[in-house]
Amino acid sequence: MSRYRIFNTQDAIEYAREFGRCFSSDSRLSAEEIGDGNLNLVFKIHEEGTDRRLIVKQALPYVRCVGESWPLTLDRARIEAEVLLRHGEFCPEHTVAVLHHDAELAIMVLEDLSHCQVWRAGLIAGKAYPKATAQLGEYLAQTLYHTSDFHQPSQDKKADVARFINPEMCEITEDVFFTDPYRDHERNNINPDIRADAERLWADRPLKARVASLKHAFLTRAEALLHGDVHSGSIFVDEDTLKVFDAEFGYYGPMGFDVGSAIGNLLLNFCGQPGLQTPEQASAAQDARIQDVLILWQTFSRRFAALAAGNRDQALAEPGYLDAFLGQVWRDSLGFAGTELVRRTIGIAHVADLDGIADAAARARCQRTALALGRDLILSADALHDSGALVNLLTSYR
Ligand code: SR1
Ligand code: MG
Ligand code: MG
Ligand code: MG
Repeated sequence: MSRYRIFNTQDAIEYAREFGRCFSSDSRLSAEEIGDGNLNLVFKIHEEGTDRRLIVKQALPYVRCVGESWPLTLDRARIEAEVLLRHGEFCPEHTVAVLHHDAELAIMVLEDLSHCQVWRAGLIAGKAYPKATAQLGEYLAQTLYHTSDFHQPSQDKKADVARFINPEMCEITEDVFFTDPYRDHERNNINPDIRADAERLWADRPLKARVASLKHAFLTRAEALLHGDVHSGSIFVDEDTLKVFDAEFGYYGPMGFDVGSAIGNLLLNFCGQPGLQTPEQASAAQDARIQDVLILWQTFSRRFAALAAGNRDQALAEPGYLDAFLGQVWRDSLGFAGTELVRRTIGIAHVADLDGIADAAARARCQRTALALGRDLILSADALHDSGALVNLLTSYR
């Protein structure tokens, strides 16, 4: 019989005391459930009178934001812990530390990062984190390179693909990213003010054919061990720190999915700016987001290329191939970024960069921008040959 049971705050305290190994035996611990995501329970455990804190995260057997009518595998907790541990081998400075995990209880003990802020909240509040996008580019280069065929021996890589197969979580992405937003589906969440815009997307055959090809890449291209959900709500930052967490959607997929999800979330913030801040502040923030996207891509691509060039034994060391491959990742990333914009605007899982806009007319305008930019990125990804072409496109949406 499984030991799985849903934890309450007292269970989380006892678990953290046993497995966190940082609290003294006679300490007074308090716990607060702080999970605000779509899927899990998250407890913050604090030793009173000290700054010692830990996180206890437990997967629920259903989608939290929907309820028990949408059951969900608990194996995602094992996969999440193993992805974070693997990414932590290659990029410990930008991956949250897993201190303990238990697959049967679907639980993890994680380092606490409450001295940091969730990046999305910071971006919405107009805060600047000058190092963050280069740090995220470094995380993506290290994790994607080291788990790819540019680095791993072919048999090891294949064993890893099998170990990280994550069919139920991938199916959620297949549905909520690539399918539901392009048809009238009950899971969608559509602001009635932009329903006509959504209906135009549902009738847009060239767009839907491009989205099918991105979905096909997501279904079939096992290029590297992805995080699988790199959005600004899955990242903690402060002036010097960037740490990625929440990797339960991890699997071997196309690298552009992770890079594009990150770009897409920077662009969701770009689209929301006119509704979030004064015109002057919004204009400066939109410039900053364009620069963020460029720095993210430059750091990722240069670091990835340097890592691959430094490995003479790799199986793909044919002159010219690395550049061709990175060109493919660029095009994929722009397409996936476009799908992230669309699904976060009319699909099931929205973002505060748009939905947090208080004024209804401004919110609808910003949502329309996100849909139009998303569509443009999906359709023109192959024609945007370099970052200059992307800047021109983004500037036309300011
Ligand atoms: C059912 S909710 C789906 C979304 O929530 C997660 O945060 C992921 O982004 C996923 O796509
Ligand atoms: Mg399905
Ligand atoms: Mg998440
Ligand atoms: Mg999550």
